[in-house]
Amino acid sequence: MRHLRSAFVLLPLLLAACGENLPVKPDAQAAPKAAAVQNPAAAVSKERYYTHPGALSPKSNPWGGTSLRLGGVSLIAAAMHSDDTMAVWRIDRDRSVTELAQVGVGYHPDHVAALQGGKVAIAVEGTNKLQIWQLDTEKAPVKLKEFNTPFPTRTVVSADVDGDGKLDLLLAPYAGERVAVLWGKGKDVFSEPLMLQAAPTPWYPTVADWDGDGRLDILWSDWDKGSARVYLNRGKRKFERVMLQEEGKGTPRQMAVGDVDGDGRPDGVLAMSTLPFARVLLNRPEGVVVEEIPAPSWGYDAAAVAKDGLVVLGEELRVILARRGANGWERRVLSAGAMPSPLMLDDVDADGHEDLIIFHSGRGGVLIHYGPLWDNAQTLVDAPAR
Ligand SMILES: [Ca+2]
Ligand SMILES: [Ca+2]
Ligand SMILES: [Ca+2]
Repeated sequence: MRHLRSAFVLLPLLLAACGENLPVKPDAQAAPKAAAVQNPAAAVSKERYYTHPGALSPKSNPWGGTSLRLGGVSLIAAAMHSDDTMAVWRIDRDRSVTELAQVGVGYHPDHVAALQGGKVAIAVEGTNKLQIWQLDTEKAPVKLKEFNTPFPTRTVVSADVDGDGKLDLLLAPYAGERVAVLWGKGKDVFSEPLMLQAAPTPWYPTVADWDGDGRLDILWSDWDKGSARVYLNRGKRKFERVMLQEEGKGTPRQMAVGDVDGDGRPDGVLAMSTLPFARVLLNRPEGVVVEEIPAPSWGYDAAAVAKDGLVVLGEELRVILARRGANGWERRVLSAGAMPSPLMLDDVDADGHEDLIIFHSGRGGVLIHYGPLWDNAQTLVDAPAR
């Protein structure tokens, strides 16, 4: 419901800025789906339902965040959507956690991306701003600057897309059908946006070298239209669009990219919210080959792919791990609490195993599952989570 309220507050701004109609969005980012109705016997208190042991700031609803290394430790910065803050924690190599700060950033921050030198960019959707902050391993972060974004921004991603050594930013709108690329000029200065055409609602752009030519390509799924696309990087900041999935193919809330079949080419994994599977787009020389990873109950709201090809999928109250083997997709489960979306993989404790950072947009805080994830997961029984 908070999500809807946010949309109404932003409506005049959106219409003025984008000339676009707000999409009707599944109620996935707001409170988790009605659990007690599905299984009254398993009804739990609201607080317990939302939280998970070990979660950081378990009553908050981080819509996104990032991790980064600074001074030999890891920092996690999260956009605490309804609190209007950015929270920062230090994770030491012994996995001890220190909350460094929760600083005010303005109305409805949505996402954070890591920049060089311990800096981060946080997208504050409700004020139409992008803010640059300098993080510190011992004390609260310091705000360096802010500037307007071309639309109220849901997601910010950092990557050196044009390969000039300077980080660029991808911005996805809260509502709309364009993705913006801001070219980095150095010193946290960015160009006017290059707009790439999308369909509603391209919430999670990502980068990978899809065609193997050495240049980073830009990919995303259009949640409300069912399509998935790649903008192939042709150099000199020119792109060629290729549809990986046409419109009308369900509700791909997020596309994660990684090499799930071990052939050296990145593949796509679509978290299909409201459909009982994730769709895998195997990137083969002859074209895309489609497979499905079944969802035990509701459908998946978030996806990530580990460096070793392990697929990580967020479902309400838990995370499903899927590994592609000779006999198809084997799955295991990790507990999560609340709504595990979005997801991030990073080796937070620097032990050589990727860890899973869960941002619980349904008021469950930030949760870390330490790797090795597959070894630590449980056997999956196909049944509703409750
Ligand atoms: Ca660049
Ligand atoms: Ca490429
Ligand atoms: Ca592959």
